[in-house]
Amino acid sequence: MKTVKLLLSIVLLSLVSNTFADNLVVEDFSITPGGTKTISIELDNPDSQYIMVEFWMSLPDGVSIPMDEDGYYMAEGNSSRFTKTHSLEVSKQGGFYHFLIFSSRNAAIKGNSGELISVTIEAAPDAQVGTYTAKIFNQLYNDPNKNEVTPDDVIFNITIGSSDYPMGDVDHNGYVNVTDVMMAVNYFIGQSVSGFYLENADFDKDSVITVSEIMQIVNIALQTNNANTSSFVVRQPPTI
Ligand SMILES: [Ca+2]
Ligand SMILES: [Ca+2]
Repeated sequence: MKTVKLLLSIVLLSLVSNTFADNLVVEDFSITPGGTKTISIELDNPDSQYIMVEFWMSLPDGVSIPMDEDGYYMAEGNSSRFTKTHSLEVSKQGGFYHFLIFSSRNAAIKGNSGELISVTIEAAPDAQVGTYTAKIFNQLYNDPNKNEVTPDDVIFNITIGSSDYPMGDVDHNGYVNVTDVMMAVNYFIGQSVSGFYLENADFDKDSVITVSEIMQIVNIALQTNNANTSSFVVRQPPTI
């Protein structure tokens, strides 16, 4: 019981000492060159309700928000936060994306946490592999009394390339060896291969595996076995 009480008071204390500040939340994510990813922009607003949220976003070189066929940037409001009177406008100015969420009837965004909008992110096929920072800045929110709130900038990381598994590691066990080659060959000849990650074999991102891509995996596996010359290994296999 004593421990429970102690834990409870620690939790309560940490709640009291936390200064809540309404802001957007974006998780770090990774994206492969030539790939797309849909990300969540969450609004955590325990302090207040907002009728308007405006912000700017900067993305690293080679990363962008694609347009749909009608010429709209691919971003969507979450219906569990938006009322029918809310709309989302996304535009691009001076290399930055401008987001504006507002209500035609001054209605508040619903709820106090969770996804506000989802945004499709695209990496160019020639995007440079690495981890880069992206930023949400110049934020401005309006509460129902038209009071203005200017939350801090939000920084998040975008990793271009497969940060967890090297190219050729089609079974996602952390290294490239003959098993990966065999799996890629089996996939190539049309067998169903369980636990096969196409993206780690599909070097040119056309969703098809070719003989030349299998040869690239063979080359990586050979280099991996010669640890001194390898630059592809993330983790070495355990030596027994
Ligand atoms: Ca592997
Ligand atoms: Ca391919």
